[in-house]
This record gives sequence, structure tokens and C-alpha cells, in this order.
Amino acid sequence: MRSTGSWYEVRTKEGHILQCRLKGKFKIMGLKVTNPIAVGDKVAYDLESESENTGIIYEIFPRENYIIRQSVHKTAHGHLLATNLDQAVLIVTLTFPRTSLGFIDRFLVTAEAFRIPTKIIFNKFDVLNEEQVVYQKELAELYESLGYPCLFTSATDNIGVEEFWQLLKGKVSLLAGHSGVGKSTLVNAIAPSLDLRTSEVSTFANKGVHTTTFAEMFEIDPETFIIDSPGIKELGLADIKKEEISHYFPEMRDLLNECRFHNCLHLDEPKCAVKDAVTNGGIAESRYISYLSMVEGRDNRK
Ligand SMILES: Nc1nc2c(ncn2[C@@H]2O[C@H](COP(=O)(O)OP(=O)(O)OP(=O)(O)O)[C@@H](O)[C@H]2O)c(=O)[nH]1
Ligand SMILES: [Mg+2]
Ligand SMILES: [Zn+2]
Repeated sequence: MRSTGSWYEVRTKEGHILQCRLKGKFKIMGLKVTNPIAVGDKVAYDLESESENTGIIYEIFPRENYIIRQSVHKTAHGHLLATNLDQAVLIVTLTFPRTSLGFIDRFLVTAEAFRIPTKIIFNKFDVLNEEQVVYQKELAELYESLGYPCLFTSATDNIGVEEFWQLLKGKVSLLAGHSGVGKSTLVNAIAPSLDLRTSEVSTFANKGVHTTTFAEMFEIDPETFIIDSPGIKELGLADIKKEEISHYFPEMRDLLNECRFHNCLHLDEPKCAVKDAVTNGGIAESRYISYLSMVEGRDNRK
């Protein structure tokens, strides 16, 4: 459920919380990570002290999936962020703070690379003007057509909150999104007992400061869990090779066989099906711009 230094909080089948430590070294095949275990891991433990509620983890079960973030300290090693996720829920706001399409597209590409289905929540519906409402609808249509279900919410005005709950129910979800978009407020709206800390978006920078400080899993009901952490606000472009980036754009993936060159980067190559699709409207220009910025190693997240 969460870790604090060398202690790991483990939720038992019965729903109790045990404080556990790791026994021995855990080598994880093929993964260069700084931490052996992460939120979402399923483990076997021995009860150590019943009175003190402590245990020893001796086994980590195989993972269905995982998300690794590049470590700040050791560049060759990543940091295991979360494992065994059913879905990622990306919370965005058109304004206050503004989430850019570059940020959304990078997140989606990374989630595709880790094979984690993603849904997009457009929060703070209440603060949009008419023009923004129209634009938001167009964006949602675009992303839905690519296979990412979208939902409009206002955590403060109780719009879409029941639908938000339906979308989380029975699943383990990673909540992501810029600081200040309302992740904690939305979760509090469906699970008031969690009472997550929220804070005002700083008007000065139009960008919030992080109020959630470490990765942790919360139980909403015995089948429904969410991971709320600022570390997940952006996933970073996990080691994806230039030639592979288009594989993680579903609308490009569908066309790859039609480019003249099998290793087409969809830049200046002749007979490129991707560029043709951008010209004739089959691929949204904003998506192609995000693609270019990723291939060229630029950053269009701002
Ligand atoms: N107007 C409006 N304000 C909202 C809405 N949802 C959240 N807020 C406000 O936005 C601010 C930030 O909300 P948080 O829930 O703390 O944001 P967060 O995404 O959890 O931020 P971090 O924990 O820093 O990543 C708070 O002042 C909330 O009251 C909404 O739907 N409409
Ligand atoms: Mg928060
Ligand atoms: Zn091409």
C-alpha cells in the first residue's frame, strides 16, 4: 500500500494493515531499478509479531505490469513507481492550471509503452467559458476516437462525480495529472473518509505546489484502489527508441505498414502514410506535433 523507508505497509487478504520489512535480497529479472518493491506489488509474508502488527516479506509475486520512472540520482537505474495496475486515470484541466496537449500525448505514449489502458478526466468544468467548453468537447472526441474514454467533471460542483466513481469501481487505478488539477479533491468527493489533503492552486504561478508527497495506495472499498502521487504527475518518456514512438500512437500504428519504408520516421520520407493522413485530416495535427517533438527529443509539455 505504501512504503516509508525500509518499512512496507502490506494489506492482508482480510483487509488489515501490517508493517513489514523485506527479508533477503530481491533481484528483479531484467529490471534496473533502485527499489525492489513498489506500491501495487503482491507479496507473501510471515507474521512476525501479532501484538506489534509486523511481518516479513519473503516473496514478491510476478507483476502483470509496472511503471518505471527514470531515477533522479542514478540515470542508468529507474525507480519502480507502481505495479499491477488495471488502468491509469489522467486528470487534466484546460485552465487553472492549463494541461498542454504535449503533456497529455506524452503521458498516453508512456502508458501505451507500459500497456496500461488510460482514461482522461477533464476536471474543473465549472470554470470554463463557452469557448473552452466547445474546445474541450472537441478534444474529448479526438481522444475517444483513439481509444481513450473521456469524462467531464467538476469536483466542487458535483458534475460527473458518480461517473468518476463508476470508472474506478472494482479496479486498481493510477491517478495522474499536474499538481492542482484536483486529483485529491475528486477522490475526496467519492470517498470522503479518506480526507486527502488538498490545496489552493497558487494564483501567482498558475501552477500548484505538490501537496501529496509520496506514492501510496488508498482503499476505497475492498475491490477498489487508487494510487495518488505527485511522482506520477508525468511519467517521462521511458526508454523508447525514436523508431518505436509511432507504435504508441494508435492512429499511427494502424498505418505503419502503408509507409513505403518499413523504418519510416514519418518526417521527410516519400510515400509516408502518416504524413498523408495528417494532410487529409485522418490524424490530428496536434497529435503529429506531439509526435515530432518526441522524435526530435524536444519538450512540448509546457
Ligand atoms: N473550481 C474548481 N476547483 C477545483 C475543482 N477540483 C479541485 N479544485 C480546486 O483545485 C485546488 C487543487 O486541488 P487538489 O485536489 O489539491 O489538486 P491535486 O491534483 O490533488 O494536487 P497535488 O496533490 O498537488 O498533485 C483546490 O483548491 C481544489 O479545491 C473543480 O472541479 N472546480
Ligand atoms: Mg493531491
Ligand atoms: Zn511514414
